[in-house]
Amino acid sequence: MKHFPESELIINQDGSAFHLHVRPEQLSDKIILVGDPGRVDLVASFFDTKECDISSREFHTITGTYKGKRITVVSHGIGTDNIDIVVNELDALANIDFETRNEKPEFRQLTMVRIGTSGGLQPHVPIGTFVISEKSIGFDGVLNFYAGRNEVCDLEFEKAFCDFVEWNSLWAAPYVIDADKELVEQIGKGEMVKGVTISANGFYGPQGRELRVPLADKNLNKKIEAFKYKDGHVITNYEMESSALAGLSKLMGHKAMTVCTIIANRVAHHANSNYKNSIKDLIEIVLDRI
Ligand code: R1P
Repeated sequence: MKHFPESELIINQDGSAFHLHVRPEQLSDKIILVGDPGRVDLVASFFDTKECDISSREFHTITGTYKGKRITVVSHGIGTDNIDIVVNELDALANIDFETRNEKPEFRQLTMVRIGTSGGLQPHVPIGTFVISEKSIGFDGVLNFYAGRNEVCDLEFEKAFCDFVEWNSLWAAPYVIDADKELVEQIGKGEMVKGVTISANGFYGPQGRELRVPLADKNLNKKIEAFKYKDGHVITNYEMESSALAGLSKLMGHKAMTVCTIIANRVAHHANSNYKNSIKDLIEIVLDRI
């Protein structure tokens, strides 16, 4: 049985996980993840009941019920470095006994759906489209630090992508990972597009936005938009978290996926900063289907 010393799993004095400040009994098996701590209140505004409301740094957590289903909503902030913290602490809350610091004998599976915002890269995903990240390409490198990365990633896709876009060897090796297929079927009906999402490790340069500092490769986005994998997959959108969420969840045995509303079209150079209604609609759809 695996045992975790204090330095590896830091537990606060009140028995909660180090960053999230959530205690094991406060976590539901069904989890909604959002980037913005303020969006947690928006999700919880649909709840019938609330049992806890905890804020710590960018991590805001509310557990409650929606139409009788117990759901936890957590904000993760921006970036896959935060996803590493959130997914590891959620998994620890579910699968490590915080009294004995031992792995629990019975595995408890979590279902996690990230609801986010994203920039579209193809004409068939205009502003307002809901895009599920059926596959994610991680520019962030987080998964490369975990054993088993090669067993869960699509190595052939990675090679085809790197060759096509002339990947710079100074950048972290990209990893290609699928969302949980069953969960994608459960959530992704009708109005949603299934796509390939790049999780970038930055908002500006790593997504090809050039402000005052020139980019290492000005043509990268053009190559990304033109890339077509052998089975017809094209890259649909940019965001910053889906890769590590899908990858870590797969390595741990949890079910996870990301769905985003498109708020900018990078090809047409349009953006819509007034996306509140579209994210609200998406939240209600996911709450009904999770
Ligand atoms: C960048 O502005 C942030 O917005 C997107 C990106 O993934 C990144 O987190 O998602 P969220 O709206 O969910 O935060």
